[in-house]
Amino acid sequence: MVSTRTTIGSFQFDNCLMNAAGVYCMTREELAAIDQSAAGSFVTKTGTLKERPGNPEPRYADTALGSINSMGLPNLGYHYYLDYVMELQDRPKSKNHFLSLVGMSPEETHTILKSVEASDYKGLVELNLSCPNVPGKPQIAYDFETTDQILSEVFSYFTKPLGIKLPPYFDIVHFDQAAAIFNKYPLAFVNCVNSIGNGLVVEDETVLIKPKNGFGGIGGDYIKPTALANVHAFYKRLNPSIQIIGTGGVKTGRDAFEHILCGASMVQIGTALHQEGPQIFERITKELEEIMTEKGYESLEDFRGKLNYKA
Ligand code: HRO
Repeated sequence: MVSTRTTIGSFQFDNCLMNAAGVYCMTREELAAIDQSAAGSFVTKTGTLKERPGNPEPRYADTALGSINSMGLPNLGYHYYLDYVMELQDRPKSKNHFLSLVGMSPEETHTILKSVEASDYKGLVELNLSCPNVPGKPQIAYDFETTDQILSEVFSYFTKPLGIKLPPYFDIVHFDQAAAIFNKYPLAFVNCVNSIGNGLVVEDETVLIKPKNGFGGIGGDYIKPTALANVHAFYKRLNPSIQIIGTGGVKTGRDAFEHILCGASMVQIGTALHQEGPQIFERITKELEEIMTEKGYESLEDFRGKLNYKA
């Protein structure tokens, strides 16, 4: 019998597949649909201190090869999501969940995380250091000094399991520098990758989305090689206690298999979930199990990180 079970820190999941933050996670109804699907977990929409309407529409578009979005961090406020995951955690046989969070400034981030620290929430937190779509706010994790400073302060008071959502990096030196910073902290995981920021998709003579004159985060097929590179680069560089969540370009069991082969312990689905809906988890789980059966792998441990190089 093959199994796609996995763990992040001390948390167990019956399936390694789940949604990526931003897709199917804005409301309790959407989150409940993921919770009741074949997914092993869900992550909430990134919650900020106060509710935000986000950028003007149209702000998300599917394309032949994936998606472009400039949602602008619309969300119902972190308390909405915190209340929901706390409600679920008290139910018998509840799955484990991820609460995605970030402030609009480091001060706000600390206010939110101190509130979560003081709460009865016992699950995982994903701190989003990579939103590309808020005008005037750069992707935090491209600024190594600020990232180091935020993490240093966070871990002075935050004791619950916490990981970070990263933007894609594109240079070996950046993998080295970022990993050296992350290795200083007791992170539970890093999630590679958020959308590739500030792409531009043109149809006929016009951009596809309204905010920022059409510039937006790119997801889907375009980003799989970049996502796999980031997963593997951090798998090779980070302390073994820091696990990797792989996100980017997953729409088949083969894509999920490649993320795990590159080092992922859990695999998130964004663009393809938006296109196909929560029944995608059943399909991709089955496809992943078929690949494992064919290759004689019974568990993810049998092949995780075991990517072969050319001699
Ligand atoms: O809401 C968004 O515009 C958004 C966020 Cl927060 C993010 O982290 N990644 C993304 O592609 N869009």
